[in-house]
Amino acid sequence: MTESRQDLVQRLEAQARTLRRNLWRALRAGGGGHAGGSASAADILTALYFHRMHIRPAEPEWPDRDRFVLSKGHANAALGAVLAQAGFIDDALLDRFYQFESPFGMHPDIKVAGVEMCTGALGHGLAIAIGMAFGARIQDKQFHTFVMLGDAELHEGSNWEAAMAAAHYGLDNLTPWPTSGLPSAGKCARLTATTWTISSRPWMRCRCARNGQPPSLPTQSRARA
Ligand SMILES: Cc1ncc(C[n+]2csc(CCOP(=O)(O)OP(=O)(O)O)c2C)c(N)n1
Repeated sequence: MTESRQDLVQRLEAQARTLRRNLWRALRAGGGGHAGGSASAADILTALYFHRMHIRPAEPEWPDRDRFVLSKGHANAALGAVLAQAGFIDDALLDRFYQFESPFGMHPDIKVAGVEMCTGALGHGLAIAIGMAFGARIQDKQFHTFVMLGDAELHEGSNWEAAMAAAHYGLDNLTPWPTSGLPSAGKCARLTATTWTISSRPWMRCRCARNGQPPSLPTQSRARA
């Protein structure tokens, strides 16, 4: 039986509540961490892992799985929580967040099942995800790559170089999700590979045409106007 839209939304809302409880549990176990950045990731992670992505938690290396890269790696408490909830890792690992010899630390580590890439130094995830999307194209595979970025992270110039490359090569098998700066708001913008429109905030609005023309980045003074 197909799930109605109303049932889908109710299920995802309940799963997002569980995710939030679990990420707080991890942060408490670790004695701290990036609470805001983790909380703002919760809704998107829920939608991806419990609705959108094709994954097999019992087979984390399944070659055709969709890929997820947490470019804003400081939100790892949220990633660990969703991986536990989806069944990639033992739920007990949440209680070892940021503890001595635990693979579940402040930033994602590929030692943890389901983690695609070690991240945390901001500004690298989009380029890495582009490599994965290229990998799919070269291997003639259908998997999709998602990458989550922080809005402040978008100040790293490497993101814009990566965005231009993605637009130039027309990578339509890649979806970046910048989260808003408001913790728990769950707001996000959508960048699409065809237009690469970024609109998480009015001052970040810019377009990069598919022909690879550089985007005209707004200046800080315009930002405050
Ligand atoms: C290259 C680099 N510089 C600085 C940091 C330190 N740092 C960690 S989180 C953060 C703020 C990130 O803000 P944002 O991208 O908006 O993410 P949010 O926490 O709001 O989700 C910074 C500067 C880092 N991890 N990497």
